[in-house]
Amino acid sequence: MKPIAVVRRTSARHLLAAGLVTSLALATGCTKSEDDSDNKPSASQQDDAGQVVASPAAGSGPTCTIDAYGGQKLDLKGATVGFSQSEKEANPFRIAETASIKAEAKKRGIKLLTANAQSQFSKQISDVQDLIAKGANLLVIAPLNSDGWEPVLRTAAAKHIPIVTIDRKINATACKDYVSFIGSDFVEQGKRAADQMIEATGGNGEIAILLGAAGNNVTTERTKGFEDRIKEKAPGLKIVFKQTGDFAREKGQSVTENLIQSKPGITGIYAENDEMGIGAVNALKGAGKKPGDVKIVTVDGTRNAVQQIVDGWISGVIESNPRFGPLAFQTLDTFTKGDKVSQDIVIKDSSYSKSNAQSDLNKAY
Ligand code: GZL
Repeated sequence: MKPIAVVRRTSARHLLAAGLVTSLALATGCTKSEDDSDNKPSASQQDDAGQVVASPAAGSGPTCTIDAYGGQKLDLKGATVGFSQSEKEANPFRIAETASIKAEAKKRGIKLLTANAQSQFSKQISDVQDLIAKGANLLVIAPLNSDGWEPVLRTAAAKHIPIVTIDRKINATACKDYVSFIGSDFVEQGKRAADQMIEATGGNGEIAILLGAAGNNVTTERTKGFEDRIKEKAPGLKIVFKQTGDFAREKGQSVTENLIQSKPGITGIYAENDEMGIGAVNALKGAGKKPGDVKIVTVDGTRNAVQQIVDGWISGVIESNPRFGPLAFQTLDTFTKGDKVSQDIVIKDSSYSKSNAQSDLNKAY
């Protein structure tokens, strides 16, 4: 089997911060070799380097080495890395994620090929096959879905191409089908969102969930974390509505328009990403509601959403840190040198509420 590196945290408590990252607001959507010489972070984003990431070697739990996995050592410096992005870069999460990968490739002087699947899974599979055909020696993939990767895994294995997946988990076996997995702790995000919802509502009332897109672990885990926490800590809060907004602003708005028609007295809305949360705010504005009439909690940490905390429309935002560049390349570097990496390391997430939204706005992406 060939090295496929995917890294996921088992617990924030065991992670050591390593390095600082910056993100760059860029858009790309084609397969090409990147020359990032013109991609200089703006001054404010350089100042935003307060985010810290875990180090692959510092994670807890089971580890993996190239010997155990059965790949070949290679010099990352002289390699070509292919990056496959899943969703179109209208969502700031995706823009910041791609920017972080590009910035780290540039910093390490590594040639980068990129592709964007425009939120179509079949295109992502062909994108990755295309990156391999264009000569990528290693792949970084932000998977749209958790299942359906077998064709890519087979092609990469046949050519001994290590894969790192970032932000969503693929259903495969650590240190067999892949080496390590990188992502946030999405169950933890759901729990933290529930805590903010309980605080905002006083733990009583009827709440709705705008679910993320189906078919990936992010939606299932953010929902599980939230529902379990509400059940544990606030029996007075009843979840009376759940519907997917597909992680999209427009759908988040249309679903919320229907919600407030059917449940005009809704107390709070948990949106599983900022884009849907902003759509919900737009729906409430359209219905003549005032800031704070409905308590909204979202996940991602985009600048637009954190600004809505300042403006009073959103009560809290849990960050889902997209700045995977340093951790993805460090994982590949450590692994391809023959050193061990943890099978599970997760990127550190911060959060925003009324108390820090204004002061930390520049840390949002
Ligand atoms: C989380 C990522 C999610 C973001 C959404 O790691 O997969 O997908 O939270 C995005 O904004 O659509």
